[in-house]
Amino acid sequence: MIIRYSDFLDLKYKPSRDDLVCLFRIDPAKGFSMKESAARVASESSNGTWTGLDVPEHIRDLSAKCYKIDKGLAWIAYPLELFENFNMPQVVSSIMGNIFGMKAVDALRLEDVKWPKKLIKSFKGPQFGIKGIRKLLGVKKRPVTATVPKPKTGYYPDEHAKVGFDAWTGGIDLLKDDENLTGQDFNPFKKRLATSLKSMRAAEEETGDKKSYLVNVTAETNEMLRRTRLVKESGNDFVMVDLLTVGWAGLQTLREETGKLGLAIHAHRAFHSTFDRVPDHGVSMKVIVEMARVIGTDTIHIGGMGKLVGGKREVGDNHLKASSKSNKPSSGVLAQKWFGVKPLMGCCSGGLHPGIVKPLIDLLGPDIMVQAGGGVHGHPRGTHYGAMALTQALEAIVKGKKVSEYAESHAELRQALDKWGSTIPK
Ligand code: CAP
Ligand code: MG
Repeated sequence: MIIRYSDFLDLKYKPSRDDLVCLFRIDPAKGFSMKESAARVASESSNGTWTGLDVPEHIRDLSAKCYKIDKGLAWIAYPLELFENFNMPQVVSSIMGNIFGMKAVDALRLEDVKWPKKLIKSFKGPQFGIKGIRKLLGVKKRPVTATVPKPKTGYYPDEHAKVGFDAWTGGIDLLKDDENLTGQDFNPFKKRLATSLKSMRAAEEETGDKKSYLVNVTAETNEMLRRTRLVKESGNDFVMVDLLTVGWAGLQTLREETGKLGLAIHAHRAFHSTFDRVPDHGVSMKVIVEMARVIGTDTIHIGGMGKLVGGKREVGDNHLKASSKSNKPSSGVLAQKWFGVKPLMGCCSGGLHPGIVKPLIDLLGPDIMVQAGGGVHGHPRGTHYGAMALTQALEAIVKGKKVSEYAESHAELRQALDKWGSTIPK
């Protein structure tokens, strides 16, 4: 039986519960109809090729089907058997593989994925999730807070640890490494971990509060695991990883290790804009959020409506995919059930300061992490007071008070607002 591109289009097909469904935005190339381009995308991402082939029936049964087209969008269903359990790189090679380079499309965007239960359940999912992180830190209702020393790189370990001490004692819960700080000579991993944790314990002693350190273990896989074990031996409860630069296999391996060690994972998304920034091509961030949830990080950066691109709609969709038990379909969003997989805590970050955090809590609620680097350390009186100012702004918001009014009785917040107002940095 000959299989051709046109066999990958079946507008009468009804996806089964076990199918993985992709929602693609397609801009067909000149000379191609939407149907022709969509059929080619379904073919190339499942089991077709450019020419007709005589194939046995059982191979045909594995073909993806484009079953719906509406304006520029195409819904494509993939039989579950196409995917190997517990192998995210294989999923990526299929639904995010060759298709983005096909000449039959001028642009192609993977907007969303509906993940079937059996595939989801073959992965671990988050170990802690929102509730677990709140419990670990003893933070009940307000957003969790984090800060990243700025400048990004250059501090020696003792300087880094001092910034941490000042931030922790100013009220911040989490010290976070920057995405490009790993184990450079000026700030080696082992030394930074030891000095920062010493500071952390001193800060815990001084404040009586639980603190933690999102220490960046991003490295070659074996080295990443060595560093992760060192984090555990040193008594910390979190690691941070740049999930996209270590890759999906690296992330899965890390999740296995943190599962054994009982460590939480903070996922930084450095690299995402290379493929999600251009609206009509690439892969949307909400798909990455879902993949992180399936594999099992505990937090993930979802955008902060600050210095980096990504408005209300995008941040809201990312948060939905990170944290909801299930979601209904909406424009550009497929329905998803999570079958008990724990929700991820979205981390809002990028140019944040006390004057601009309110819209985030209005949009997403308090179950988020608010992370500010420059917006803490750039305070007129430095890190410690900057940490107090951010803590005060969030206190005001959670209490339902106006940040500017709260500032009348909170000098540190007043000083931050005097410096930055409600300017969104660029
Ligand atoms: C923020 C940050 C974060 C970005 C990541 C930075 O610092 O440390 O890495 O927020 O972006 O390097 O820019 P500032 P996103 O608070 O000083 O801006 O959260 O969008 O993934
Ligand atoms: Mg950073």
